[in-house]
Amino acid sequence: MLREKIDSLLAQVEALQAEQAVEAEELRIRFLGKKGSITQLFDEFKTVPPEQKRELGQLINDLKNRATEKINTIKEQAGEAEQKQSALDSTLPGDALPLGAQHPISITRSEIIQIFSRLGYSVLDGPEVEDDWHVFGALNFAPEHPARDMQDTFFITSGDNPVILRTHTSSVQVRAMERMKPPIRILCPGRVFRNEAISARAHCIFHQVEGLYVDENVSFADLKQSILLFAQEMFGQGAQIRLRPSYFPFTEPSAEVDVSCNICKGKGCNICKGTGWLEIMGAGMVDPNVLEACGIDSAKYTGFAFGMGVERIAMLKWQIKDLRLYFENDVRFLRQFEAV
Ligand code: 2U9
Repeated sequence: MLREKIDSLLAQVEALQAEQAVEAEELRIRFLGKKGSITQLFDEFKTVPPEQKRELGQLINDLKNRATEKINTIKEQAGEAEQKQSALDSTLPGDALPLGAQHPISITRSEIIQIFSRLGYSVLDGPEVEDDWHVFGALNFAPEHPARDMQDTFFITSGDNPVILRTHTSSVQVRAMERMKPPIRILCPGRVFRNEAISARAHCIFHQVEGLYVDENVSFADLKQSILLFAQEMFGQGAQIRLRPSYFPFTEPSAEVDVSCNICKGKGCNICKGTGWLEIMGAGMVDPNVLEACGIDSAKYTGFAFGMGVERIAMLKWQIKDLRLYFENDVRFLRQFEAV
């Protein structure tokens, strides 16, 4: 009986565990305290027949020594762990995490949006996967226009009513005009897709910001003044603009807009190839056919629109020479914009 109790207590002692010093002290009381289960064995030992006393006495003493040793070790270990923990000063400032940087395309897009928001434009988003009507049809592209070709546009499905990737964000303005009434003053930033070979000067994915203003009596003079204000905010108060006649299916008249070179201040350098001017965007008065296709009365309303490539504006701002840098995510390139 006593022998079994000793064996069972020895097994319990060997299995003891504690993580804190207070828990170890509780174990000591439970096994070795005045009323502890090992201490009580000594009372029971008094009733053991004399011929067994020597053997059982030895076993009880061994058990007591093993329990004392085990509990002391547990206490020491728990104490050390607690000391280590209290050496942590939770009031110290944490380790500084390395800061990321905004991508130059994001910085430039935000700056463009900020400038036009001050002129009352609101930002509008739309689908990147589109149909022919919103990308080409409503924008006065002729049925056989080359932009509709697979060489220029990414097709997701073919057939009579193909699903395509938008080649410009003008599709967002078409959708807006279909559901809104003038006055409309919107800015449409977003990714666009063109089936082009990738090089330093072209990419199959790039970012545009397009703007549209439709109301009664909107004139070409309004367009010129809005773009001048944008150019001065973006490239400095001394910036000048010039408009060269151009052609787009969706605007008439149309123009290509240049800004005076901010490197040589118009004198001519290798950035502006000696001309003193840098092309920044296209613009024009919205073609009446486009207004009508979107359900807007072209006899009552006129509008102007403009479009620019964000990559190009960022290239001019920071003299970035290769478009591919924007997509490579090389931290040596991205880190240069940390403080912007
Ligand atoms: C509607 C009507 C007209 C948006 C415009 C341009 C001129 C233009 C290019 C600049 C460089 C595209 O990124 S780029 O390759 N854009 O030249 N975009 S006018 O005209 C619109 C838009 C929507 C309903």
